[in-house]
Amino acid sequence: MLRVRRGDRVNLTFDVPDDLNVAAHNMDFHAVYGPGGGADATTIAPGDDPTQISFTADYAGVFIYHCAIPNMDQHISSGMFGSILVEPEDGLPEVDNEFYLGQHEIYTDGDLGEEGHHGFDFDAMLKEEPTYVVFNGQAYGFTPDGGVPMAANTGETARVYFANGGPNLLSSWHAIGNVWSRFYRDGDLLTDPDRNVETAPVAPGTTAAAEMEFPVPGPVKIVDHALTRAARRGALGVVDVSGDPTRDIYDADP
Ligand SMILES: [Cu+2]
Repeated sequence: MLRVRRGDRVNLTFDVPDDLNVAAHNMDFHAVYGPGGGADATTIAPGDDPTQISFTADYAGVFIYHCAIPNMDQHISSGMFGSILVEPEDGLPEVDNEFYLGQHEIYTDGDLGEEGHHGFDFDAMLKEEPTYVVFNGQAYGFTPDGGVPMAANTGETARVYFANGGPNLLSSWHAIGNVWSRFYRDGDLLTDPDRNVETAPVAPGTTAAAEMEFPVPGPVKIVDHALTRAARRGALGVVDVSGDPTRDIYDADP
């Protein structure tokens, strides 16, 4: 996730290592006024030198960026997307922890759970039937088993930035055992946030941001509440909350 403040001048160099540069790529920043959100001027083909754009971050919010060449759906499904946060001039409310998750679908010619390399499956993508739906490129990566834990302590707060790369599926974004106490729909940071939202739609090609409190220890599971994706295809991450039991809020053994 890129992080700038409204009014910042951003000078961006876009390069692809020679050994990976086997197709054209570019970047469409939804935070940029300009042709293709910068895609036209950043397009780079195999053998090309790095491209550059310079833009002023003129409107605040949380936005997505993604590769936008003609095979953009395949490229996004290969992970070519992310988020750019344009903070308002006065910044954002202070929180103790910040996390970023980017959801997307992976369409493969292998079966769910099958070991080894899978090739890309255009037919599966055409039918919008992914093998995996993941956060930050890995099924169940942000879990105790996945090796990239998220952690917080009781009494702390967190803001989660969430981008749905898609390319095709709407996410039903939910925190199990918690609530989005302040929910910034579609990454709109200027309107007062919605309060105590349980599950919220995040369309492909947009973001959300949300704040949580952690009054109680234990895991908070962040999922796509289209639950087959969470239970079987990888769209689940865990914030492990440490601290002493706060029995006035929740008592598992009264
Ligand atoms: Cu690309």
